[in-house]
Amino acid sequence: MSLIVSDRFSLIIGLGKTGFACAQYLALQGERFQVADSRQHPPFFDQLTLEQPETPIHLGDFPYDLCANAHQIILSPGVSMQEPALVAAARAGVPIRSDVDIFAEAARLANVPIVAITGSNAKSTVTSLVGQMAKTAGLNVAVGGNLGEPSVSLLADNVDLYVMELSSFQLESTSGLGASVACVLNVSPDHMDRYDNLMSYHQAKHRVFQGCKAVVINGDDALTNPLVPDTVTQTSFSSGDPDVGQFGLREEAGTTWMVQGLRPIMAVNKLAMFGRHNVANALAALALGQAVGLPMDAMIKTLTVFTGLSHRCEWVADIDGVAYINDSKGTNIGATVAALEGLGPALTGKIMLIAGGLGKGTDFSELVVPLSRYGKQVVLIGRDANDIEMALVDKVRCIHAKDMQSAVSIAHAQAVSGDLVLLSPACASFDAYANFEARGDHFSALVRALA
Ligand code: UMA
Ligand code: ADP
Repeated sequence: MSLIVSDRFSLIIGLGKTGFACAQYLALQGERFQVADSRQHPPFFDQLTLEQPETPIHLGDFPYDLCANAHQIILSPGVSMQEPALVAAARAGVPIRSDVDIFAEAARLANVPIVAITGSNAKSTVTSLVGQMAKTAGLNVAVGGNLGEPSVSLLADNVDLYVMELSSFQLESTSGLGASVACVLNVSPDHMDRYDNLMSYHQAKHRVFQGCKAVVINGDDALTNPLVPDTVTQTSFSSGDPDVGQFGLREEAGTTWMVQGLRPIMAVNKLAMFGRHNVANALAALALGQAVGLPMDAMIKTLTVFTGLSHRCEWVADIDGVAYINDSKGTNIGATVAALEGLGPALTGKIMLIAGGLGKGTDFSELVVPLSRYGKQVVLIGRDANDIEMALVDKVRCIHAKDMQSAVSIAHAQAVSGDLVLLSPACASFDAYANFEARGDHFSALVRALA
């Protein structure tokens, strides 16, 4: 009897949450693999060496030979496929896959449907909402992806439905998703430090549609329209009066209703979330839920209680008639525009916007129109404050603050009853905080201290 020993191994690139989850998953499958991370101290180094002392881990520059000799590379989202060693490996014919690809293959084998959600903004909100709707409907639903729990960690027996938030980074190296329903919620510039232009970011997002059975389209954003065959069911959501079978809004006797075609679903004022952008999110969730057969009554019930996620247009306090809202997750221009346009129309006063941080190469001039309409002043913080000021100069009043504490003091001193102080930075937080949550918590604590 001869024993065939294979030297085939998978190479996991990155030892963050994703890489560690993949190492656990491959170990369970009994597969051979190695791990590489360009950092000297990757976050899960200690856990992996403790759990799997035999797994080879390579730190520092990705070795060309190792990449080229792997039978497949499983790439963490934080690493670009343009890394030279990966480009060389791809040229040599090594498949580069994501954790999402591996997850989707397993979900397909188990015959469990996937709801796949991407977009520049609102992914976490809509993913959580659809997950909650499925739970209310009594399904055993697993929710994750970019939202926090890596997709391979969600794989389990007895799951009825996967609801996945997917980032452009994860989708870049995902080829066989095959979702039951897929959606790009909206497209606006983000991560322009990783992509050459909006087109390549857009192309990465649209990989979510590969092999899908149904799509949900944002009728107000042409960039969300996929190129899919006619056999794929298409449903749209929009802020207008919709066609038959599509989701939209209709005015009736002074009340705005969410409707599907002619059928009223619920009055917008019954939604537990606030802001016009969240009405779009509710419609998107209804369309996605319907595509995988969730009952309408469970979806409506969820919409009346789901108040949204922390740090996304989250109410903090009312002080002397001034509302304070934490939208620290507004880390790109589309989110901040949505917050201004979503909250502005209902105000008797104006918005004092606190913005700034790491700009990720964004052109901030899109802020001019909503700020001219709803803004009073912009209080600028963070490393790329000057880039924002340059885009707004002569059009919107700006003032620089040395940090969040002074930004909150300035906003507090200048806001009058009816105004809104909004932290929606249009920037990432990493210049001054560990993450957007820490930035939002700091803002909220400073505001509460004023009360
Ligand atoms: N890194 C290196 N060298 C490496 C590997 C990573 O320098 O060899 C750096 C990356 O450039 C990045 C950081 O390490 O700055 C983390 O990268 P990672 O791929 O190890 O990240 P994970 O810990 O696996 O977390 C990832 C997602 N992170 C990113 O896409 C950067 C998490 O999304 C996601 O929740 C997690 O997988 C589980 O799916 C975070 C995120 O910021 C929240 N996402 C971006 C966004 O929402 O805008 C896309
Ligand atoms: P993501 O996971 O895509 O970052 P989140 O639900 O965490 O999405 O929200 C991110 C930001 O986008 C928040 O600032 C939120 O207020 C804003 N936002 C929410 N809904 C929308 C929408 N429909 N269009 C644009 N921005 C939105």
